[in-house]
Amino acid sequence: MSLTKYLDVAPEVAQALKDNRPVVALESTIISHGMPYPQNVETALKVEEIIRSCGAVPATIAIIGGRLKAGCTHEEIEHLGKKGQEVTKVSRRDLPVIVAKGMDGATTVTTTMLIANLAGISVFATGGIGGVHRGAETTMDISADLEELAQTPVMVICAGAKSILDLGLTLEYLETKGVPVIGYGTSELPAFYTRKSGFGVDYELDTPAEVAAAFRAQRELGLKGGMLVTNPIPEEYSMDADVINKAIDEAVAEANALGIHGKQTTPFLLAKIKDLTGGDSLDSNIQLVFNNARLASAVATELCK
Ligand code: PSU
Ligand code: MN
Repeated sequence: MSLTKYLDVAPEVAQALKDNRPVVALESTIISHGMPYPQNVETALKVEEIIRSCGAVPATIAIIGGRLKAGCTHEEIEHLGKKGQEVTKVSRRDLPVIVAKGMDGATTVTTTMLIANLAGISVFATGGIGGVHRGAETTMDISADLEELAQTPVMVICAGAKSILDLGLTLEYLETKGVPVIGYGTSELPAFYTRKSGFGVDYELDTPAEVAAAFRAQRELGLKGGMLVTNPIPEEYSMDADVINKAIDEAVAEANALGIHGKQTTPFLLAKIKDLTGGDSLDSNIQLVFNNARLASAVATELCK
């Protein structure tokens, strides 16, 4: 396949990759569907700034006019943030039609990994990933993010997963698919808003160099698939477990009562939780993304050595 036919790598990103300098990919569904305007745009721009201050080059990934963008301009980020949920949330199955129609799309963890890999970017920072939803034994609602982790060689650095998901089943699924789950400085899977979930991770690694070494070994062994690095939210920004779990339970109950399903489920729950916690969850969400961007920059730097 001719990559340039569909892919635009921003000049700065292309130059950094050519020079073997660190690049960190960022997703755009977190901008359009994960946070409200204008905090979404402010966060997206700030996270790019943080990556630069750590000596790496940010590449916000999205689809603009049917083009796969590895690196968005500030105007493109503003556009995605302002349009919000009007922009199509694009998972793997949506990609062909969105590209063929020349539409805009916000990339999920799935499509951000896919495009990062096409562009030659190995490290991707975000907030949380999709996973096995509660009740998946009847709904079969399992995020395509898990399948992408199983097949695309990109490291995803996140703050664990929210308990809108069934965290135990999510870990089981990742094990089946052969995806290493790393705890950064922790032996426990972080639960996004809180540092602990009660579930153990496969391995605790404590430095960016150790994480980079594991990823390098995965490549050199010829193993397909990515790696999930879970980085706990900094203590000072973590939420009270009872408060957040109550909000999550309420949000899940409301989603069920309203019959919300399919790709609407995750955005619905995220917005509801934000409303129920009076915006506290948004502050935590923003801070954990910054924290993940810092770690991703450090790991990407190690991978360039
Ligand atoms: N979880 C979050 N914040 C997010 C998402 C998930 O805490 O913004 C977004 C990501 O883009 C993720 C997507 O890839 O939702 C998963 O959607 P679904 O569950 O429909 O696969
Ligand atoms: Mn789903």
